[in-house]
Amino acid sequence: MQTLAIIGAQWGDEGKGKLTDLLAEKCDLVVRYQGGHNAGHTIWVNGQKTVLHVIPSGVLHPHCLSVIGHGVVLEPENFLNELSKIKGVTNVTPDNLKLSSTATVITSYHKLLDAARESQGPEKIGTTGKGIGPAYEDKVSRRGIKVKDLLDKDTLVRRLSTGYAEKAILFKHLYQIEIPSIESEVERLYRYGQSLKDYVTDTFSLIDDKLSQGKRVLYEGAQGILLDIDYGTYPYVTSSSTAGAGIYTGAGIPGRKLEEVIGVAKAYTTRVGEGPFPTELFDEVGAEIQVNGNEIGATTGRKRRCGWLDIPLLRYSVKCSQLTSIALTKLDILSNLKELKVCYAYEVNGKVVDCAYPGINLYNAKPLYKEFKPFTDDFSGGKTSKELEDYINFIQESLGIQVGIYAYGPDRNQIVFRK
Ligand code: 2SA
Ligand code: GDP
Ligand code: MG
Repeated sequence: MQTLAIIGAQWGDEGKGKLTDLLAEKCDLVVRYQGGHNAGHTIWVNGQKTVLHVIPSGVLHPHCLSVIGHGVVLEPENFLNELSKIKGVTNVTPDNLKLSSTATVITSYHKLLDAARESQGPEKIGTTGKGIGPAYEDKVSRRGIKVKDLLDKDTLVRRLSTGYAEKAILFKHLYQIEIPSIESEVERLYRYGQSLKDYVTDTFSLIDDKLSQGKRVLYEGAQGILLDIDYGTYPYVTSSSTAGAGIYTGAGIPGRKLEEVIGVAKAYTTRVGEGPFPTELFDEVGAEIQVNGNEIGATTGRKRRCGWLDIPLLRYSVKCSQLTSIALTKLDILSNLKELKVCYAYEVNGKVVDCAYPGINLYNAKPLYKEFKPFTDDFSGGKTSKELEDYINFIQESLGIQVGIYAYGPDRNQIVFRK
């Protein structure tokens, strides 16, 4: 197997970082292809916690080349801070970390615009406030700043001037905010450009070379399929292609295709930010899952909303990204609950629907639950109870693909390979 993807199968935070870190050991490259520092990917090794935002989660393996592809939006200040933090943990140099020269830059204006819009009340999405959406908007409207533009002041002036007047007027009249001048933003971005220039390269040709040398590439998704700009629960989505298709546009697999696509799913469901959530729990069981699962945003510190596992949503994710197997995480959090349920279908306008196709209004979907006998496993000694096996097998059979991996704790080693 030469190409593998790890993608969130729900609304993010499924444990992609943990799984990527583990599987990176046997890979040569780990590639991020979308999103930015809105992501928070947590890795625990020997009691030490590392949270990565834009740097790929293979970085703890010195042999692994970390690649930030052109589909990523990069906030240079945050990138440099993350870099200096991770350098205290592992050896990161321009030889083992590469940043695409054509990744799009998040500027001060993007952050301000994200914050201003989110303060406007009922229309809010519940973004991370990192400027992700506005940066992708500028990319699509062909006004984006590319990482390579940071390396030349004249280019920066030219690129930043495109659309500046429009932004300045919008901020002043709609939000009563004076935005930083082009001059000050050029100085700021150029300074960061000088600090990151040694990492900048053409990552597409790098991946092309490595694949032709037979190297193994792991593509690491951020957020989850249900937050995809096209496949997700629009408008409550992020602004990038989080589904498998984003790999082809955001980094590339020259000469190859994806051989294995692991969808990471929590044994329950969480969501952070606004938007529909059919199985959301508002009772003490939901609160227990939130507390025991430590369901707090790894980037913003927001509480995550919690609910039962939702099979119709997962069935949809399997179809959207051609998932080949599931990695089921956080089973330990469900152990010893007083009740255990899985939503196997919805009732929508009197009809039973088993896949959350986009034509379905999720606000109108009444979850139909199968109740399980709660399991009480402590996961020691590699043994599993019949109740736990029943739970996993039900998910596997419902989705028609194998639960090849399950996890029962945050540490790198708290994981079982079933195939
Ligand atoms: P944005 O900032 O424009 O991408 O927000 C749009 C929606 O996407 C959601 N989103 C996320 N959902 C889960 N996890 C994410 N990363 C952090 C984490 C989240 C945090 O790892 O915990 O710390 O709050 C992430 N990033 C974006 C977001 O909540 C909006 O619903
Ligand atoms: P990611 O964005 O998909 O990488 O996930 P996050 O790091 O945002 O959130 C997942 C959280 O669950 C992190 O705090 C992980 O350390 C933790 N985690 C991952 N797998 C497990 C597991 O099997 N059990 C428990 N208890 N925690 C886990
Ligand atoms: Mg996360």
